[in-house]
Order: sequence, then C-alpha cells, then structure tokens
Amino acid sequence: MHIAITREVSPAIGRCELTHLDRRPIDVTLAQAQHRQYEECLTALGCRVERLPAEPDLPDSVFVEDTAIVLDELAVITRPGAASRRPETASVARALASYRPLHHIQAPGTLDGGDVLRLGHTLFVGQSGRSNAVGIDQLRALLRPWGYRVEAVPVTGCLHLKSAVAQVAPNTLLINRDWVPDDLWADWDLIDVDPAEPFAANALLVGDGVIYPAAYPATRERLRERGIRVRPVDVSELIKAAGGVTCCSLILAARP
Ligand code: CIR
Repeated sequence: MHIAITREVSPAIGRCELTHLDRRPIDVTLAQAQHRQYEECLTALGCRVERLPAEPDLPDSVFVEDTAIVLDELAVITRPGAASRRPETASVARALASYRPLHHIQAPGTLDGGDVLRLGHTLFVGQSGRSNAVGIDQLRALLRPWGYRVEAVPVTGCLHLKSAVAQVAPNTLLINRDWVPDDLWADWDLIDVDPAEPFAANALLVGDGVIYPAAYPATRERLRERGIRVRPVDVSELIKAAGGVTCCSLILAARP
C-alpha cells in the first residue's frame, strides 16, 4: 500500500516556468481532467491518493515531486531551483509531517525532486539547471546516516534527471542518452527512447505498474517489445508545462 500526495492543477498553470519548451496555451479545464485520470491510475495501482487543494498563485504547484524527497525513514523538503516555486514547499511539508520526520535543504543549496532517481539505496541526483552542487552535498550529508549513497549526475539539454532516465521495471531503465551519461547504469538493462520522442523517458513505476504518457506511442512499443506493459494516460496539457508522470505525485510507502 502506498500513499500518493498530489495537488490539484493551479488555474494559473499557463504562467508556469518553462526552460526548454516554447510557451503554448494550456487548457486548464482539460489539464484538471487529465490530472484526475492520472490520480485514478494511481488508485488503480494501489495508492491512496491524498490531494492537496489548488494553489491559485503558484502556477507549477501541481508538480509536487519537485518539493520533497521521501524515503522510508525521513523526508527532505527541497529548495527548488526556480525561485517562483519555493513557496510550494510549505504546504507539502505540512502534509508530509504526518508521515515522516522532516529535514530541509538550506540556501544556497537548490534541489528539485525531479532530479532525484532512487534506485535501491543509491540516489542519483541530476546536477541540472535546478539542482546545484551545494544542494546535492546537503542531501548526501542528510542521508549518509541512513545508509543511502548520493551520486551526482551531469544533466544537459533537459530540465531534470528524470526527464532523461526513469525506472520502468525491477532491473530496467528507460533512457535518453543525449541528455545523461550512459556509463553509470552498468548493472541495469537499458531501453532507449524512440529518437522521434526525446521527452519519452519519464515513466512512473508504482509497485509493478507503470503510468506512462499516451503521447509517446513509439517508445511505448519499445517497452512492449521488452515485456513492459504500461497504463497510458493522456497528459498533453501537463506536458506543455514541462510536466511528466513522475512529477505529479509524491509516492510513499505506508508504514505499518
Ligand atoms: C518547471 O519548469 O519547474 C515546471 N514547469 C515543470 C516541472 C516538472 N517537474 C518534474 O518533471 N519533476
């Protein structure tokens, strides 16, 4: 059993941060409906969804993943790289306080949860436009007592590490090698995104299910050929805001 913390799409999402994409109009009502379907997928995969209310003044606040790193033992509240996103953390911290002891990334450190790929007791952390070396060092120091290793990974050409690589099965990663080094994953089976779908690496593994954007059929076929079936979800409006399927939830194991 998992708990999935989500947040209703902000009516201001059209004013979201955009780093690598051109701005296109976002249909807020459609974005909200797509987000509900995403939450239904989470429920179908065994999550209890805890939805936070919309934040009308925080355009990117649906992307709760960036605000915290949640492990079994503790949660680390981030300090997002985009200043406009820093006020998002307070309400997420209040929600997580019921479940985990909280620690915080401090200035001048920055860290976005989208840069953190946890594989067992190793956390690969993208050194990106959003997460800096100070933030990564703070995370390493916070997690060392718990037996977690933190490895910095250079990320170029995309927003976050998990724009470029995500776990899709116990031993398998989906990757865009143009944006992230490929020599770090020697113990893993790799599936490359289809070259026509550079944004297709972001997939959300929950238990033994994978939530995956409907926008990437060629890469989905590559997954199917390797025996990985996904739950497709249409998140076209969130993709316009540079969102993917990992970024719309914080998944935590419910403790007995
Ligand atoms: C941003 O640029 O911060 C948002 N518009 C998109 C954040 C997406 N987050 C994620 O993939 N973890």
